[in-house]
Amino acid sequence: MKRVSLTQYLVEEQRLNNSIPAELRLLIEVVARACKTISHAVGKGALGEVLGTAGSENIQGEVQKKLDILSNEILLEANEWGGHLAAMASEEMESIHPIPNRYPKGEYMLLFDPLDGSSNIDVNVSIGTIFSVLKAPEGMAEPTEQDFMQAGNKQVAAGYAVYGPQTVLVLTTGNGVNCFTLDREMGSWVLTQQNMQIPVDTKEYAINASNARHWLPPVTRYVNELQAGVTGSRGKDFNMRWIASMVADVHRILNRGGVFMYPADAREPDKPGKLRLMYEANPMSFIVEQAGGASTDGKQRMLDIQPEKLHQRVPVFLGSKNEVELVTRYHQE
Ligand code: AHM
Ligand code: MG
Repeated sequence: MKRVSLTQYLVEEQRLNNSIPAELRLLIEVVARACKTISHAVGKGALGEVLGTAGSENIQGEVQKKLDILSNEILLEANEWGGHLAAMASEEMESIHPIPNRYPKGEYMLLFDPLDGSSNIDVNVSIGTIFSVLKAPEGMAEPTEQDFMQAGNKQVAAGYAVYGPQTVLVLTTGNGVNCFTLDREMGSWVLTQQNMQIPVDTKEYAINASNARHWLPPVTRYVNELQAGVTGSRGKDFNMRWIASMVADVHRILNRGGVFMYPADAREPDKPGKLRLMYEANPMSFIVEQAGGASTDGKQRMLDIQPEKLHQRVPVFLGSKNEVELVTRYHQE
């Protein structure tokens, strides 16, 4: 088998479609290299003394794990000096991180969830890194949070890494979705899946059913119909999978279809769901759409939402197109 490296893919993609200028290529390669470092730390587990909590909380009041903080630092350090970025933002940092003055600045802005699926870190279940790339607004002087307030349809690239039985990197630059597998011996990313496509129909769904009593009527209706199986209105049996790592759930859906839901519920009307728009929902929605799937907040296309806050939360319905359209229709009725 002829092996295509991430670098070769990026260079050829630029030649063919003019979609990956040198600075963006550098950005993607630096993020990929950081993910390699994170993968290495994750893989060490207890032997690397990286498990457990760090004794701090992030801006959303969530307990930070040692690996959350370590992964955040790895991504910051890797991306500061290359000259490709103007600023970064992360789930683990309250405000944005402008590139320090000692380094040249570039035209891109990077957002990330350094280690998604924190509840799975200490129990050896797949976790991952999610990232989103925006362009700095024309004429931007000192970056502010406001400069990041761009709808998801403005993303120029998005991707995620899964640290599982294999470490994989899934990437889109707006021209389909490709998957690279980390060759651990060689330390290189090798193209292993091209133009990934999510089947439009599915028999699998993912939702944290322990929250069922708090769901709003459209979600209850939809899930009840799935659970009614072959004798119900849908006329077929559905299977349920919930990993509690969005990266791993989305990766399954990208490979064999499915619908992933993290709805808002009746508990805290001011808190629309759990997942964050800018560095979880938007990059995943870009990838899912590029693979022929759909993604909404129950009411509208995720990528068209105008963000108001860096750490804004949003309900998420994504995956196989026909299912996402159905559950979205139930919200509109
Ligand atoms: P995190 O970024 O703090 O890890 O939280 C996000 C994760 C998602 O990966 C996952 O879909 C969800 O939280 C799981 O939440 P729950 O605790 O309801 O299972
Ligand atoms: Mg997360």
